Amino acid sequence: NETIKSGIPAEVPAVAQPLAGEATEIASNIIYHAQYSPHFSPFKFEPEQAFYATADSVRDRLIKQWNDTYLHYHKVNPKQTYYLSMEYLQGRALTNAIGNLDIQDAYSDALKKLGHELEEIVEQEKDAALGNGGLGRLASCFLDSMATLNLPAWGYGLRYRYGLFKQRISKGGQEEIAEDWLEKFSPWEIVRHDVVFPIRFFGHVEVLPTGSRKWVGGEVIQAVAYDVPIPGYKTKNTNSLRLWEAKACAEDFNLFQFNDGQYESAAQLHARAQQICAVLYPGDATESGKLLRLKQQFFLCSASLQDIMFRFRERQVGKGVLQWSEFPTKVAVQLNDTHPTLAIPELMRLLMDEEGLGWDDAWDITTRTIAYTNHTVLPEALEKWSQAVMWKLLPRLMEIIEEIDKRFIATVQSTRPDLETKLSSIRILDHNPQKPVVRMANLCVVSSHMVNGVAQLHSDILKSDLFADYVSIWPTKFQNKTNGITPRRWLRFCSPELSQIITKWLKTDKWVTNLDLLTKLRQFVDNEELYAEWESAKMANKQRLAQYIMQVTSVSIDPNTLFDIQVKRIHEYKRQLLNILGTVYRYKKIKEMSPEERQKVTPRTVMIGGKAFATYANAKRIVKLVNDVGAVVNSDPEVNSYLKVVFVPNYNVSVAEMLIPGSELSQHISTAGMEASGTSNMKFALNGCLIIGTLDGANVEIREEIGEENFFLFGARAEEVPRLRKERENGLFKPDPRFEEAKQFIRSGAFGSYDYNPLLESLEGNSGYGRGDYFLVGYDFPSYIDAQARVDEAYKDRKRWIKMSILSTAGSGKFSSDRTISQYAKEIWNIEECAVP
Ligand code: B1N
Repeated sequence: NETIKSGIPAEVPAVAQPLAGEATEIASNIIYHAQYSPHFSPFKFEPEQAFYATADSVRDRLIKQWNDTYLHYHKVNPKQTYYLSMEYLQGRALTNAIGNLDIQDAYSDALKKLGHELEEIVEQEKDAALGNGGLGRLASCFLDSMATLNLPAWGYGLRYRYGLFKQRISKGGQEEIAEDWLEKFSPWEIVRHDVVFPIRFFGHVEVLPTGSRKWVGGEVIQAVAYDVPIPGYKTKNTNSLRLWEAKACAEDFNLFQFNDGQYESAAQLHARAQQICAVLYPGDATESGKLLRLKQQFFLCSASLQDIMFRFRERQVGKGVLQWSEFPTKVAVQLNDTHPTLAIPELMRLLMDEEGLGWDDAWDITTRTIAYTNHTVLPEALEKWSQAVMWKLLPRLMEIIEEIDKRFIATVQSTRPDLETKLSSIRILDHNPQKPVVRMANLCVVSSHMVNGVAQLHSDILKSDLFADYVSIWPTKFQNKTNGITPRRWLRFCSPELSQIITKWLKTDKWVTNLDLLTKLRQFVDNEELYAEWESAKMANKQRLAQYIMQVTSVSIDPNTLFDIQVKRIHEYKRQLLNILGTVYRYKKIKEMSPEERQKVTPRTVMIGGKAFATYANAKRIVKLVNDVGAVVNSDPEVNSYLKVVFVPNYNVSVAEMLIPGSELSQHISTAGMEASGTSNMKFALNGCLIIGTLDGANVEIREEIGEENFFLFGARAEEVPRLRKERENGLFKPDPRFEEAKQFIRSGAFGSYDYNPLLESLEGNSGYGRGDYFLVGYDFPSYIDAQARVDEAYKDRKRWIKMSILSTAGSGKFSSDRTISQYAKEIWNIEECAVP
């Protein structure tokens, strides 16, 4: 084994012969891949090579199941769901794959035989970070549940070369670094040279002699499929995440120009093709950035629909019954927010211009096929595309959108004269002369058979506010589907210690696929033995987390302190500022205490992590402030045994898998009504972490499930927010002196000379852009401080805290994405399980 790891063996490393047992067989297979997969020198078997060889060996199994699954679906021909999303935050795949395939022990033993530890090998993998945050991670949890539930359901997305940037913290705050997750290669994708579709951009519309219309000219780029197998947990079903990559044709390479020395222009279309999938979310501050994002969206929609229609045709023709009217009985398309809205006019175009259907038939098929999920009510996140840009890039789609708008208006006018005054706001096209735009959410609502929000409160707000007028037209179109998370990645695999205890006490591991079974933990809630085991599992996870924090920040944190965590994208509405202002206040109070008084303080470690969008100035200032507060607090010998403040750099899926199991308190403190759902709140609760939070998003339902006595609630309610903002505008708001004190302390220079004024000023004044405390940090501050004091008290009573922790886990069953996906399957998609025998 030593020779494999470090030496240069001339022959296949020795694995005990003859083959005995699964682990030995796996070890040989890994060695086979190390020697015959042409990515590295066959003479090296360090952790990196061992990772790729292990992944290749797991992939062999996945491919087998994935082929069997495709053939089975093809034979049965059930109705199938296609989830269209511009984002997937898959994270690492190795632990998940061997866990779902239920071969963890065998792989662990096999690697031991080869001189490696599985835990070390899985750390070699780069995260697949093809998403920004909750919306992308939700899509990935959904894929896991669809496969686990044996549902014929696929994901479609884009194969970005540079996913989410890597965050580095320097003197100036956050720096963004491009991260090439495909630098070496991804062992999890299968390129499909046989699955290629043409995608057109620009050009114009021609009227054929038959009167039908056709989009011609412009540039045509090829979409090539890369399939990522998605295994279900302990099931044969292995679905696909199909990611499209853009490529130009060989003929588009201009040999004449190249031989003439014009190298760049010879390869112009190749370069343009490469741009399409180069980066996740190209900055949209410039016109070219906006155009590129629109190209990406259309690229995803057109490629996916051509593929879906190809498969439908193939399966129907096989049965000798090609009837496009049957399409909605075989296909459900779910739009993950408005980003893939162009699937609507593209499906209309393909049905009419390519398949020869008339408008009414095409419209009927389209609306019965498409459903739309809304993920936000923030006005700045509601997509609006310039009509001029759309006419230029997608002329035929724009004709179709115009026609949808025209027909919608006509219907409303003839059936609902009472909505005449609302027409300009509910129609799809906004002809405002400053900048005519297409409102994508309106197009989605008008063209989908179902529209859903992602938590009860959010869905209620959609109905009463954003989409209220549509509800009066289509009262049954609007639904709620409260988000969920996969219990495999977010408990079973990320906290084996806690999982083992749960399995022991429930006397079954069935909770992994039936998370409601966790309620049975409630019967042991006063059992001292369970307490002790629970506490020691949490402690082991805290120690692992402390080591990690030391490794990435060089800050030493004490696992005996309360681990208080807020990790999510940095955004003013999520109110990391409230957290850090509260922490600054805590620091100042401890500093003012006598040594005797300090003895009574509950020692805490506050960890904050998250990425700020590269051009979001205030979000970046928040990152800087947290880092600066940490530097001062952690080096203050009077305080640092009672309080530490850590900014956790480069928050991503695999960092979350480390943080969440080690957390005891987590903060979900957005202004009520602003966070559509949140999903990390569910992950923390599932891991026995208590929540301090507002009545926002899914917090409301989590609190209902785990019991109000186990949730640290504070802050204004959603329905109060508009009135509180009004009052503030009218100068009626009196800030709490503690809030003023915290801000003043920062202004005094206690945390350095960086100019925090723009940040602090956003919390002041009564109104105005970037002022007036739109997110009500000042209003909620006193009740937040009070809630934190209740946390400190509760933590002093260890038994009470552990009991609350167990009850958090016990009440988290509802938040399995298996429940969410079953509801989508029944109530929106009308699909059924199709288990591979
Ligand atoms: O979607 C998550 C929710 O849990 C979160 O509350 C919600 O904020 C998040 C534009 C978005 N909403 N909107 C986005 C993402 C990318 C983009 O370019 C908007 N993300 C959410 C899952 O439902």
